[in-house]
Amino acid sequence: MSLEFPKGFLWGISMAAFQYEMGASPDSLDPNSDWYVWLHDKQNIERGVVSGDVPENGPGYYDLFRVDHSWARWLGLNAWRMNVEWSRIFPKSTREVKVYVDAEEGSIKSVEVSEGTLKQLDRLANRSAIERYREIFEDLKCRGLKLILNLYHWPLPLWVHDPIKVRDTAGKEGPRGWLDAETVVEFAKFAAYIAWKFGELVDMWSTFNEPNVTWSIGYTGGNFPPGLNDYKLSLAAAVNLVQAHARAYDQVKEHAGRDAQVGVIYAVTPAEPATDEDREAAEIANKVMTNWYFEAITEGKFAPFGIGDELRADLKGKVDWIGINYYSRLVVKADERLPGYRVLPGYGFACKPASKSEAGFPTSDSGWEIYPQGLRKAVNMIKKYGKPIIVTENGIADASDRHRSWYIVSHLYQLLKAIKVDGADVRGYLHWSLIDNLEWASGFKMRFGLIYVDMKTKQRYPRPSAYVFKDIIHSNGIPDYLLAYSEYPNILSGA
Ligand code: PGI
Repeated sequence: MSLEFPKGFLWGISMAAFQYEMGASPDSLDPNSDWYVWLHDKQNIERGVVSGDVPENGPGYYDLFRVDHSWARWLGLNAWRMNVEWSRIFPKSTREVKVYVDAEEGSIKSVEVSEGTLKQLDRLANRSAIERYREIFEDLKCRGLKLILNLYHWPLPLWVHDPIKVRDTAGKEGPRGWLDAETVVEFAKFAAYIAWKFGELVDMWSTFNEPNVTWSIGYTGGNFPPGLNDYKLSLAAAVNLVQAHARAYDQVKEHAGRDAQVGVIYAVTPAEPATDEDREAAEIANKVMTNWYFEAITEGKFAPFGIGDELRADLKGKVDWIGINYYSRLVVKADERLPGYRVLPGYGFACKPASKSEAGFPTSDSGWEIYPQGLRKAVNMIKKYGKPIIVTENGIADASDRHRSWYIVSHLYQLLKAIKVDGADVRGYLHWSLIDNLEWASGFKMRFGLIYVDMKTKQRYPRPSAYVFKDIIHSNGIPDYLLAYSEYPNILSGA
């Protein structure tokens, strides 16, 4: 197998507005999102739901974007993935701007946004945020970086979601974010507006980053807003998130042009059976976590979490490319209780930090098992939908940088196998992430950067692994001297 990637392969990084933007000026402050409030909430801090780290001490990309774009060029990247923050563009409600909606019992089947509506939205939009994003996009284009623009990377404007009220009323009082179908309509307006405003600067579009993480961690006992644990609410959020994707897809096609490439980015975590007897459980887990979503937006088969057999024409054919975020696996065992499987601790995402998994693989600072074979599996799970694939996130919390070089090479080796042996149509690899940034509820301790950031001075210093990634990009493949890193050492086997 040749260790070269296809010609024109995209090499890039992924970033998120909330994790990168604030920190270098009062100008960059955006206190108008649910995540901002969530991380500042006293009760959350006291109970250890969040770390106490806040975004205004972050790396400051909103002001320092030119510095980071030149680091991207230093690496030799040709692609950059980011998102526009909804709460920055519309800090105040857009509900007063009326649109025509075709809805039936919570199903939002179509939304019409006219030229007149866009002009009304334009009057409500935050001018200085629009100008800043334009400067950022133009700077990326000048440097020859393809812009992959994502519309949602987790924060919601406060007028859409009050996470404290929703938490304290167990989801009864709002504004309730993804629990309300109305959010689908507001998101469609936002998508239309961004497509209209920035259409000519964007190379590829994504509607959502990991809708599956939003509906799972926020509503099944995790530490993301609104911090609830309620299966029914999780399902309600999933239903709204999948229809919000379809409606945003329509809007980008309508207002950025029919040839716009509109995809969705998903956390694809392959479930593997603990033993041969658990094979069916693993299949159920993959269906509940991943496959039902893609069946909905490709075939229109609407079975949220694998339940139901409705057909929804308004969801069919709503994806042009698929982004895979891959970090680790899940190992599952059959379980009599619904949904028919349980996650085995000691593997995948459920390991001890900076230690080793039950299988003998090293784990990251966040306790995620390093499992490169899982990337090949993730790609093969998605291949059947017949769309071009981009690995839109892959990376590791590794402050000392002792694993990152191995991590990158071994994952890229598995990706090459997916392309060359399994015949997958993979168009690019975007690393998470260029620089250290705010790791959501876990704060600044989890360092995912190829480049270290001193959060006090905002200085950037490349880690050794950045040089490794740079060499890979320059040779568009794995150079000979890195071949020894293609297989990850198994600690148990003593290698
Ligand atoms: O944790 C690293 C990155 C985040 O910083 C990105 O914003 C996010 O898109 N990451 C890892 C995942 N997703 C992202 C994988 C799924 C996951 C999310 C949250 C696993 C555990 C917690």
